[in-house]
Amino acid sequence: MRCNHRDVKRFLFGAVLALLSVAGSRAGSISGTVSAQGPTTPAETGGGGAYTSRRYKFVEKIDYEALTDFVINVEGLVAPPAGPAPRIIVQKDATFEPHVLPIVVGTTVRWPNEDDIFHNVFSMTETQDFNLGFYKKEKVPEVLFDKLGRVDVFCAIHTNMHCIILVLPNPYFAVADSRRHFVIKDVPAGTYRLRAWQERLPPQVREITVKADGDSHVDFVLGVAELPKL
Ligand SMILES: [Cu+2]
Repeated sequence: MRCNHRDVKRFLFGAVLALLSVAGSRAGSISGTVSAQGPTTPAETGGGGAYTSRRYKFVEKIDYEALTDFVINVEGLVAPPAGPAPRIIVQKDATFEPHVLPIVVGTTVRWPNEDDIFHNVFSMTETQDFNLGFYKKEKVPEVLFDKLGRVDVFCAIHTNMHCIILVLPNPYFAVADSRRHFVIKDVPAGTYRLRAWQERLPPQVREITVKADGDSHVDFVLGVAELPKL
């Protein structure tokens, strides 16, 4: 096959593009685990037998083993994608699902009601207050989250309906799975602050270096050790 001058130019142009895309893919992954450690000493947990008394026997303790919705995210590194895909929080059986939703700033969240009863979704969080009114299935309201931070959302009718949206500066985040394992893929190589969060525990931040085309491993233990000392 004969190649003319234009074919050669086209080939070279393609080769340069391929090289550039390889150079641009210098990204690695971050993986690891999160666990939760509650009070362990008798002084912290025992209460001197008071838990058997009538006054305190109904007090429920946090089951640290059962905590869920751990979110791990890379702080800073502002690279929000243009037009991120919309996300959904469903109202079903008078519960918001999921309970915790991390999103990149600029994401729209849809709020379908799959119940046969009314809900009234609202938030009084300062950065993002809204009230979607009473509705069932006749509409699916949307809310654009364009400011960073945590947004607490409630239902004006049902006591236990609460969910949390974490509006994050970049798409490099993950929710730990049921084994409390997480993976954040395609993070540009560099050194970052990595944050682990759970709504009942103090967050923890670690510095981490992401290697190009490699995996960096981090294990977090969240718990009362991180609480301010008296
Ligand atoms: Cu409700």
